[in-house]
Amino acid sequence: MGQKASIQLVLSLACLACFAACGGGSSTTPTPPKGSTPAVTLSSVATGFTTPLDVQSPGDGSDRLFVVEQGGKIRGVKAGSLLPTPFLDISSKVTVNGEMGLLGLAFHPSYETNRRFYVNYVRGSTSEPQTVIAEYQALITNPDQADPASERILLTVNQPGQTNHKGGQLAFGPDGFLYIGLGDGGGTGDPDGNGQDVTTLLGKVLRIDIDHTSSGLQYAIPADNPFSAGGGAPEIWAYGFRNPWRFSFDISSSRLFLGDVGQDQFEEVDIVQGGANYGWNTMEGLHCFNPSSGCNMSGLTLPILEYNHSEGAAVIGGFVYRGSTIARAPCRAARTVAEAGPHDGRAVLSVRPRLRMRCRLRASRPPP
Ligand SMILES: [Ca+2]
Repeated sequence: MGQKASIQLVLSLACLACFAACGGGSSTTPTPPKGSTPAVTLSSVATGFTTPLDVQSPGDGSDRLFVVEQGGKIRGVKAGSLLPTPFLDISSKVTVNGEMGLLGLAFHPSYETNRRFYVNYVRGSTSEPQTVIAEYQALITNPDQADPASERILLTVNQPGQTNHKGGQLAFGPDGFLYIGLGDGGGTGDPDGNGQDVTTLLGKVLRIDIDHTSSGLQYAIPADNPFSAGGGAPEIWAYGFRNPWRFSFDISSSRLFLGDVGQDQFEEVDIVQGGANYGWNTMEGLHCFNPSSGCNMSGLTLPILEYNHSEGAAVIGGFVYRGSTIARAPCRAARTVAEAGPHDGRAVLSVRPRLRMRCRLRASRPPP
């Protein structure tokens, strides 16, 4: 990121690294060859963006999409056209450098009635950056325009003086709480050990209640957060992440699927559960990282999927897909493989760069 370029937003932008849990059942049609390219096509929705990195729907029936630009603007798309005036422009507040900038957007589950939405951005100097989680509100007189003066800063997190691993995702869970992904702060190998340090918010997925407040806070701590009663920072939901850049909730199962970007070798997908430790920087994917062999894996939750850099670059998130249009053929292939050897009956579909589809079996671990 960082280069200014006008690029096309495509319908399947968010599916570039999508994945799905696939069920069982028997196949009645021929199995496609392993690694074959399925019939996935891309359709242009709108053009004219500068470094777009997130797209969200307000869920208010308005048939609008909102695209986040790293430089600090949120752009509205209505009926296939980019609206001329940004929905929100906080460019003057945002520090853009490397992986820093305006990074995430989430609309309140009751956005249609309360017009509130939430952003994740980085501000401050490059040597002393700070993550900001803030609430804004759209104008009641113009739904295509947010009120820049409505900012309510919920949470700030001081960051190390590196330009990478700032996380960025915001998403509301089915429980109505706001989930926030924060990276380890940057550098190589998590030099400050933030992933395993439960006293810092870096290298974590956080979970806060933005509809209520606890004493001294602009939000409340959900009572069932793992450290709500002590032992760690109460905002933490899960820990041991390197850079949880994007995640999403499976609507059907309510499970949180997360892509954690790897160091130099292995990318991973996790199903995130409260209080669990996802391993960084003790492990990278399914492999010891520090130390490089013989690491202590006790108490760590391993990914449901990993791939190495000979197969693809950074994992950039995705969504669980339960339809049949693109999943059927690859999952049939997976079932065919499953029938050939020991397995737990589950498969994960991933769409990699260049849209190569492959199914992998979770052969060694029981379903969560
Ligand atoms: Ca991990």
